[in-house]
Amino acid sequence: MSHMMIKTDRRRLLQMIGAGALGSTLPFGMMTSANAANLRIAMVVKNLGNSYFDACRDGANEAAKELGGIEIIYTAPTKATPEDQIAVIDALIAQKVDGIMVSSNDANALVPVGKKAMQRGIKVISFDSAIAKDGRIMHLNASSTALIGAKQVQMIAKTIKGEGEIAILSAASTMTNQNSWIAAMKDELKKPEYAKIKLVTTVYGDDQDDKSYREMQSLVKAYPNLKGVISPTTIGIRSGAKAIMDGGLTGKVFITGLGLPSEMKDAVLKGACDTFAIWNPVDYGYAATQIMASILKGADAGPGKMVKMGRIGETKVGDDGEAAMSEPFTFDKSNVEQFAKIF
Ligand code: RAM
Repeated sequence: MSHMMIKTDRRRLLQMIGAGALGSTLPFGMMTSANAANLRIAMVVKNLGNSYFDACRDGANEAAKELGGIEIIYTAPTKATPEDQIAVIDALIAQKVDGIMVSSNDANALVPVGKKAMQRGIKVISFDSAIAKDGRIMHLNASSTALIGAKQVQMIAKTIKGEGEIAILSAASTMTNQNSWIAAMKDELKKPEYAKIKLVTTVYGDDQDDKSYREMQSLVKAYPNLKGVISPTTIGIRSGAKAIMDGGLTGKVFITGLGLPSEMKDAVLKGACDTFAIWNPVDYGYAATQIMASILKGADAGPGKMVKMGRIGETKVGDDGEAAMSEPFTFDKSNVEQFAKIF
């Protein structure tokens, strides 16, 4: 993916601020009524109460409005567990929805329910966190996994000036996306420029604020020399940053990872986080919905095919049945406030 793409995306984001993009992200239920819709597409996310996914929902509603005749059903379990997510999907199968887009809490555990839905004629794709190959038609990654992993290591290395102990504060241990990013981080850490950085441990906050906060507190107790934490989850990074600030550790321990500008603004301005990254989650929900809509209209999203993502452009499905949307953006003091207005 080229530098040009990042520039174009950034320009478009800036245009969105000017064009009042916030006004176009109406809450679910205000877009299309169930009766008027021809197609019902469910967006099943990891858990409720996660603003990252709420932004994905806003993008899904935007695509539904643009395309017309589509109702988005946004749903998730309260806790990010595979069992609860399977129950949610089973209920959607019983409701005979047309399509299901899932951010999975466990790649393999969701395969049987994905297969069951597809056997009944329901189209299933995953986005954000993949269902393993047999349980869906295709998976849309936010960006290249290697790039997302490497970027997070690069950010912490820059902040701690290439030296010291670091830890990872992840979501749940079963989550496909976090696990593949962690594997990519470990690969990046093998490079000689990180020889003085030591990854001491990986802990799991399960994408719950209170557990992530406590895991961060335990980390700094267990590793008094800890300098940096990478949290590849918007829940982990916001809770970890809060624990740093509440614990009087600002300037001693730094957190980076994947966060929302709206939730990380304070931590960046106060110095608990130097820099962090994320893609545009509104675009992500929009892109997944565009792909689902074209599959429902007969498009082939199999390996080797190009799939259309509306205003985002097109992407190619790889041999593994996975495609990527775009590149992540990086945020720091210079732009966090501006982007906090969008997501
Ligand atoms: C959390 C979720 C989600 C992930 C983002 C970065 O909101 O774990 O799956 O993609 O963080």
